[in-house]
Amino acid sequence: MKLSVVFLLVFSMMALTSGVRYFHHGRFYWRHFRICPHGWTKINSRCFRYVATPMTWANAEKNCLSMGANLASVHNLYEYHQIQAMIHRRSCNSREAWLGGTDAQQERTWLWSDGRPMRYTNWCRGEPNNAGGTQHCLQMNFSGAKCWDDLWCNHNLPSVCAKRFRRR
Ligand SMILES: [Ca+2]
Ligand SMILES: [Ca+2]
Repeated sequence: MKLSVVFLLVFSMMALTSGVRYFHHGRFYWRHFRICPHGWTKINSRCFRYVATPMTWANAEKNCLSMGANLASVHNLYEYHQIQAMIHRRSCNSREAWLGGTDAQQERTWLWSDGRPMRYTNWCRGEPNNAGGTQHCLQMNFSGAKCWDDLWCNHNLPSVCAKRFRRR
C-alpha cells in the first residue's frame, strides 16, 4: 500500500463532517464535500432550485438572493436540459420560468445577474425581439421549442435560482 494511501486513510478517519484532509506528493490538501442543501438539485458545479411561485423578474432575483443564490445562468445545452428536467420533476409541466438574463441596462447587451458572461444562448427563432421596445428579461421554456425569449420583466413567472456548492 502506497504511503499516500495510508495517509489518506488515516486522515479520512480524522475527518470532520466538512471534508477530508489528505496527503499527496508531499503536501497536505483539504477536500470539501460538495453537497447541495435540501431541496436543491446538483447540476455540474452548482445547486439549482425551481421556485414555482410566480414573481416579477426583480422579485425572483431578490428571492434567490435571500437564499444565497442568483437567478440561474446557463452555460451549455447540458445544463439547460438538466434545468428543464428539474422543472419537470418538480412541477410535472414545462412552463416558462425566469432565468438570470437581462438586457435592461443596455438594449441587446445581455448579462447574467450572477456576473458570469453570456456565451451560450438558446434563443427561440426571432428572439430576442424586444417587443414593444420594452422586453428585457429572459424566460426559458418558451413556445413549443422550449427555448429562450425576452419578456416584459414585470410579468409574473416561476423562476430558477442557482448557487455554488456550500462548504460544510
Ligand atoms: Ca430588451
Ligand atoms: Ca420577446
